[in-house]
Amino acid sequence: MQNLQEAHILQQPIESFIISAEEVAHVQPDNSLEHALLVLVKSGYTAIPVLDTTFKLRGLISKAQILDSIIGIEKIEPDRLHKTTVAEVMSTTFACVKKDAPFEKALSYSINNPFICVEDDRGSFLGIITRSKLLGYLSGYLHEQKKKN
Ligand code: 4BW
Repeated sequence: MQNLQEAHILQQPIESFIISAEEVAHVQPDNSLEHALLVLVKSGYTAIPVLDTTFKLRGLISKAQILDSIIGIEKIEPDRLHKTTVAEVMSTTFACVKKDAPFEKALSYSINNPFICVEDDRGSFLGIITRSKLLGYLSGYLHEQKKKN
């Protein structure tokens, strides 16, 4: 099998793997948790990006974070869903790359992150790259290499 470094697959730009911003379910920092939970449940995703009104990435919000935030001492407190904003609960550490980052970098981030956010040089959100797209491509590539040898 050809050496992965020689084939330059690891240096390939990730641009072609981006799911564009228009197709990515997202919420805004000042949305209520109730709104975020509706978007998460209706979209079917576990976690989604939080973007401000200028399309800058501010964080990620997940179903687990929302559920955790409404659990009181001994009971679930659903009132908190409309009293709390996304900004109060979201995580502000996330994996993010520029669109010209190499495949290798995205693949390495995807070990611990189901999706990676992509920004342009001015920090505007361009979309996401999912772990499944990266692994699907890598699997296809390795299969082709195996057939050639
Ligand atoms: O609605 C779905 N449609 C499809 N085609 N597949 C789905 C859907 N929901 C889940 N899946 C599958 C995907 O294989 O389950 C995996 C885990 O989903 P997640 O994490 O836990 O919600 C999905 O794997 P993936 O495509 O590699 O996506 C990884 C993560 O990226 C998802 C979700 O957090 C995020 N994501 C993917 N597409 C998104 C998105 N977030 C917002 N908008 C999108 N369009």
